[in-house]
Amino acid sequence: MGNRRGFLRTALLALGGASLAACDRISESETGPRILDSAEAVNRRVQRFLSPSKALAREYPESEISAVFKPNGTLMPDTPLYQGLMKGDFADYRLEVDGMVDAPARLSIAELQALGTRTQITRHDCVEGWSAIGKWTGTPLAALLDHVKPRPTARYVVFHCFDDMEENTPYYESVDLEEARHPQTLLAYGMNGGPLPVAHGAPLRLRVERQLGYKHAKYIRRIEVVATFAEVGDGNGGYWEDNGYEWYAGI
Ligand SMILES: Nc1nc2c(c(=O)[nH]1)N[C@H]1C(S)=C(S)[C@@H](COP(=O)(O)O)O[C@H]1N2
Ligand SMILES: [Mo]
Repeated sequence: MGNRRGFLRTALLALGGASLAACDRISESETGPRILDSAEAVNRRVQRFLSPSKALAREYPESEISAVFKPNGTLMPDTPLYQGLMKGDFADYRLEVDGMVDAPARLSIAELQALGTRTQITRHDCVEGWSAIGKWTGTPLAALLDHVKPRPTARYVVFHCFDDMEENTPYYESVDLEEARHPQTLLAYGMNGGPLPVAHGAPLRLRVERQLGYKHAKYIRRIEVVATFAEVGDGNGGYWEDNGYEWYAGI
């Protein structure tokens, strides 16, 4: 099983070829490589077969934390809303949680922390080809879901972010409820023992450890529970997915 990551990456790269362009803001590709749709379906089946839903991503000792963890994509949202919250050190930040839930919520970071916390040291893999090991502290998304009570027909959790990638096109991402309830899926507010830096997604970012970097939404403004993401963004489940990346980005 040790070569699973390597095998899947090789398979994915072979199937997706050069279309797996960098996910850095400055190197956005104009073409939407729809070819990935078929690759994704195969990858997802292979992944779920090799890695059952409860499998944990590898965790590392403190000694392996990277001295430098490259921040990527947006490094500081420039919208007035975010800038205002940042100037107040995020004291006025409230996470909005709504959609197909019985108990919608607006939570401060302290209220989120009261639902539970977990710390884990994991490796982040960006589709651009770099990796870094970091320590993340956050509230398990499962604890938040227990708090807001998704309805039986709910299937996905969508993360709406503060940063605009293009005019009026905020970054967003989504995972299914199974991935959302995985024990290592965190809403992280801490990194490497300190508060989460702005460049890494302050005040709140997702850690979804069995998937590639672009799934890890930073600058989370709102969480929406849905049955389908057909009506969110362009309907593919995420900003990069709307630009051709696969929705299931298993490592
Ligand atoms: N809101 C938002 N989330 C984002 C991005 C972004 O541009 N905006 N970039 C993604 C990509 S491609 C990666 S690799 C990681 C980078 O996380 P880091 O800045 O902590 O390294 O964030 C992901 N989440
Ligand atoms: Mo990335």
